[in-house]
Amino acid sequence: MKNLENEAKRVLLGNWKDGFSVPCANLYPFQWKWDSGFIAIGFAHFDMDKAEKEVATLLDAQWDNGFIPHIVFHTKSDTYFPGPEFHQSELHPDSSKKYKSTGMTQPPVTGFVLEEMYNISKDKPATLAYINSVIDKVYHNHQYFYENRDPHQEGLVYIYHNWESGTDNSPIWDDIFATMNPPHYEFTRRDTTHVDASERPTNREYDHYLHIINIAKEHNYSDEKIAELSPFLVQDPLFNSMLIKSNEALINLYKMIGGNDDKIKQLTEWNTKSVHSMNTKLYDENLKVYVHYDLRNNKPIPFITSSSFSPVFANIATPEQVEGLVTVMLDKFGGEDKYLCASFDPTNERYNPKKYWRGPVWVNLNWMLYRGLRKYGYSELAERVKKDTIEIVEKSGFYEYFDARKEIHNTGKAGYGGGDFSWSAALLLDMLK
Ligand code: 9YW
Repeated sequence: MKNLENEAKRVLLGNWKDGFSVPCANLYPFQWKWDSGFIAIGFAHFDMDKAEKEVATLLDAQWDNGFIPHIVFHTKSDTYFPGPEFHQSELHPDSSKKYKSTGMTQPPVTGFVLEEMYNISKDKPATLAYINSVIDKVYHNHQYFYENRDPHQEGLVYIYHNWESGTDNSPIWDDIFATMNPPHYEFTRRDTTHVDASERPTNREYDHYLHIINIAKEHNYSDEKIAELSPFLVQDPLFNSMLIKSNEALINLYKMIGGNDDKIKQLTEWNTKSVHSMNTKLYDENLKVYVHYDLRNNKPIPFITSSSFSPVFANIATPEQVEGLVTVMLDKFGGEDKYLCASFDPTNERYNPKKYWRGPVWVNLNWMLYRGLRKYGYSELAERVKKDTIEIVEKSGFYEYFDARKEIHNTGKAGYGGGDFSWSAALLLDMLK
C-alpha cells in the first residue's frame, strides 16, 4: 500500500501548478470546480497548505452573484477546446473581472470538502481559522443556487448543461439531445489528440454541447433566460446530493465556528426541503433508485446510473430506500465478473464499458459510495467498493476511468481517458488512510 500512496502523492504533486491543480496534463490544462474539491481532500493528507490554496484559488474566481464556474482558465493553452474565447462568460455582468472562466458550474462539493479537510487536519484550530476565512463564499454559492436555479421553489436545483453534471456524456442525456437539432459546428477537437476517440464523446454530441452554450451566450448567461429557453434543464440526483451534503457540512462548520445563527437556520430550511423533494420527486418507486428529472420536458428520466446511488453519501435515503438501492446495485452492477461501480446500468443497451460516462468506473463516485455505504452499516459492500477501487488502480494505474469488466484488466488496457488523473490519486489516497 505504501507504494500506491507514494504514487498517488507523485501524481498530485505533478499536477500542482502553484496555487491550483490541473485534473491531468494536456487533456485538462485548467482548474475544474469539482476536481479541485476532491484534489484538496488528497492534499489535506500530506500538504494542508496546498489543499487550502487549491480551494481558495477556486473561490477567488467566484462571481459577484455567488456563482462558481466549472472551469477557471488560469493560463493560456491550446490543448483544450472549447476555451475562453468560445465560452465568453464575461457577457454576464457579475462575472469575475480577475479570471476568465466558463459560464456554467459543476457539482457543489466545496462545502463538504472543507469539512473533510477539518476532519483530516492535525492542527484543527488553524484549519478552522482557514475555513472561517472562506466559508461565507461557499454559503453565498448555495444561496445563488437556491435563488436562481430552483424556479418552482422545490428545493431541487437544475443544471442547464450536461457539463454541469460532471457526468458529461451519460446516456441519460440522449433523449434530451434527441429533442434538439443543433447545426453542425466547425471546430477542432483537442481531446481526441490526447485520448483515443472511442473513449470520448462523438462530434455530434459536441454539437449539442456547443449549441446549449450558444443559447446561454445569446442571453448573456442570464439565469432567468436560461430557465425559460434552454433545451437542457435537468434536476440531477448527484448534483443535488452534493448540495445537500455540503449544506450539512456548512451547518456543522458554522456551529464549530460559533455565531452565524441566521445562516444555520437558512441552511437547515434549504436542506429539509431538498431532502423531502429528493425522496419524493427524484426517487423512483418502481426502479427503487433515484433518477434524473427532465424539467424542460416535465418527465423523469428512468435510467439507473452511479448517480442514482449517490444519495447514500448525503444521508438522504431512508434505511428502507438504501436496502432497495443496494439490491439494485448488486443485481445489475455487482456481478462476480465486474468491479463496482459502473457509471451506467450494465444491463441496459445504452451501456458502453469503454466510453467515458456511458459505463466505466470512476473513482470519485466509488469514493462517495464507499463512504455512504459504510455510514449506513453496509460494511461488507463498502469494503468491496474500496477493494475494487484499489485493485483497478493497482492493475491499470491512476487513469481517469476504468473498465468494469474484470477480464479486461487481466488481458489488456482497462484504464481509459487521461493518465495520472488527479482525483483518482487524491481519493484513493483518502481511501487508503
Ligand atoms: C471535458 C476534469 C473534467 C471533470 C468532468 C469530466 C471531464 C471535461 O473532465 O470533463 O472536457 O469533457 O467528465 O467530470 O470535471 O477532470
